[in-house]
Amino acid sequence: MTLVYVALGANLADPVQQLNQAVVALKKIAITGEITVSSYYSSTPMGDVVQPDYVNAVACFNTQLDPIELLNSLQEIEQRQGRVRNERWGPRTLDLDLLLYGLDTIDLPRLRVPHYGMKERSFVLIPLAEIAEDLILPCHQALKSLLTPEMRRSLHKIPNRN
Ligand code: ROI
Repeated sequence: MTLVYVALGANLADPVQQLNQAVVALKKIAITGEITVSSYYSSTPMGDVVQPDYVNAVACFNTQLDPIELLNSLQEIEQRQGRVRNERWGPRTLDLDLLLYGLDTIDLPRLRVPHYGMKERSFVLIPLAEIAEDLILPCHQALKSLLTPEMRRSLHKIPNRN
């Protein structure tokens, strides 16, 4: 059994509803259906593509799936919710990124864990810190040491039900 952290992001087709639906799906792959989910945050898009604001969150749960099985399950959920893999850094109905798989470091063609961009992304770090304040990353860095005041200012919490 491994404790994993997954980032959720959406900016199309009722993003709050996309995240609500993804949380229901994640519960089905979590041991005993228990999962911890951060608040939902509105965040401006990172990257040069002009697109709607994102809704972001982070979920944490224990799983018996190995990393590739988990990746397959996450991609299946994305596809069920209408994700089309087209424009790089373009808008999406649902993005589920495996951030952390216990303390493992994974470097496979399909999967890099910890997630390559997580240390710079406020929309990952702020919700992650909300549910795992004292987290130490596999590289031994404290999550808290990565958070800056600008990051905190760049996101705001939104209601998670509509
Ligand atoms: N920007 C924000 N704010 N949130 C995301 O989830 C997100 N996801 C992406 C890119 C396009 C990089 N930008 C994002 O994939």
